[in-house]
Amino acid sequence: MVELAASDVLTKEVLQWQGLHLFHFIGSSCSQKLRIYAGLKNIDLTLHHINLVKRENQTDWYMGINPRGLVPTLIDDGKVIIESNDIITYLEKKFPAPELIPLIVRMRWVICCILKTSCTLICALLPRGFLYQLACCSAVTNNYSNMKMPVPVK
Ligand SMILES: N[C@@H](CCC(=O)N[C@@H](CS)C(=O)NCC(=O)O)C(=O)O
Repeated sequence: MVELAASDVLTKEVLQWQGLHLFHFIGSSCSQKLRIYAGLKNIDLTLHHINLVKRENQTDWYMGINPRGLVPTLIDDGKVIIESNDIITYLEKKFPAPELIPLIVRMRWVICCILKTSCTLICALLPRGFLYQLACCSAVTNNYSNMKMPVPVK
């Protein structure tokens, strides 16, 4: 869940906002997904249009809310949540009925996030030579005698 720490929100006024606010762009598919979801759930959102064509997402004011400069962004009583799937997961927890995202799917998203993070970490931390050795070792221990060794990437 990408929820910004209050100290990372540089546009401080939004920390005082009450209720649910959605920054969106009319032609953005991630925003459309959220507007459809909120409509189906009957969730009352105050919409704030950020015109991507006019680069309103690149202003200091908006970057102070979403440092990635992307829409959508949700504000819930001063909490800032970015990433459309995280916003949906957050809203599904807050408004469980009618259930639109079954628990099993939400769990799958969480697992995907963990895997994505750990994969990025593994790629960043392990030198490629080590990965090559790992591949060789597993070939030996598994006795894949005719397995072709991968060529190490320099
Ligand atoms: N992973 C993000 C993607 C958000 C995203 O890429 N939003 C696009 C609109 S669909 C955007 O804000 N683009 C502005 C830009 O790239 O300058 C999410 O799901 O919220």
